[in-house]
Amino acid sequence: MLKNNRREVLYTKSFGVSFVAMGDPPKKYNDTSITFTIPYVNGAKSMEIRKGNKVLFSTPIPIINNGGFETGAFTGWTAGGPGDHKVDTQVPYIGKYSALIGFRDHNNVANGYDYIYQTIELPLGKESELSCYYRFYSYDYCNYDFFTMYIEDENANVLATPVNRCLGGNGLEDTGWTNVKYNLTPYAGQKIQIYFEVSNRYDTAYNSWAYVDNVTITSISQPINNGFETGNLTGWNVGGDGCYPNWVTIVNISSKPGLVRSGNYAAVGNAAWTGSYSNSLCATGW
Ligand SMILES: [Ca+2]
Ligand SMILES: [Ca+2]
Repeated sequence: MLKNNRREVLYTKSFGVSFVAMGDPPKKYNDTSITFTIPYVNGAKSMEIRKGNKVLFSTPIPIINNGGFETGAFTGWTAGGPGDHKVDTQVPYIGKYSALIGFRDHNNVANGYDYIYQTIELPLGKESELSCYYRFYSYDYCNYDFFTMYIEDENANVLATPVNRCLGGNGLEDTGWTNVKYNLTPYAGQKIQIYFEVSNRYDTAYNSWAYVDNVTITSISQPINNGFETGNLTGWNVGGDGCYPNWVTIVNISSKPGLVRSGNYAAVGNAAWTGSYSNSLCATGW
């Protein structure tokens, strides 16, 4: 069964397993291999295999669907525009397939925008990072044709533009496979679109096209207040062999710039004591 993030069942498939056994008590006689093609179900977050009510196997479903295009089709993606936008085998980054967008095979269309995108939902309370690879080919000069990557909300409003690239017009130029990493944590809990586009602007001269492959999103749970940016110890337990009860303190960058590596605050052990005490093992001062 496939479940959404509220653990509600979205899809169930039941099947019987042929089982041959010998003896008493029965010993398993053969192994049974079962292959299923599971449909793409929008909103499915986890998959379980059960025998009756017992969960035999459970796995999360990746946030992005078919990010390597290895289904050989745009499963999970939406593609459009006047250009090629097809899953192609000529220049994969990994596997057999990559996505082709732009005007490699199609004739140029003036002000033609060829694209693919996928709508995803980012998990709440986790940090998420997008990684993808693109390879942009262009005969055209800069500010004519672009490879562009947008992060959009689910209504297609642009939230960010991680990539907007044009090339030099020195014949056919090729960026080579180029990795993009982008922090999606600000959009945790939201639906967004990962959008790739090749634009051929102004006229029908000089073709451009791009391949996209290996689009992945990694989500990790971080400790609450891991950078101490609340300015206090929210989320943390404090203990140990300190010399006095409040031996961990928070410093801010304006008073102690050398002790804050990023952001405005850091936690410092045994550092705020400015008085005197008799235990020589305790630190005194900075
Ligand atoms: Ca691939
Ligand atoms: Ca052009």
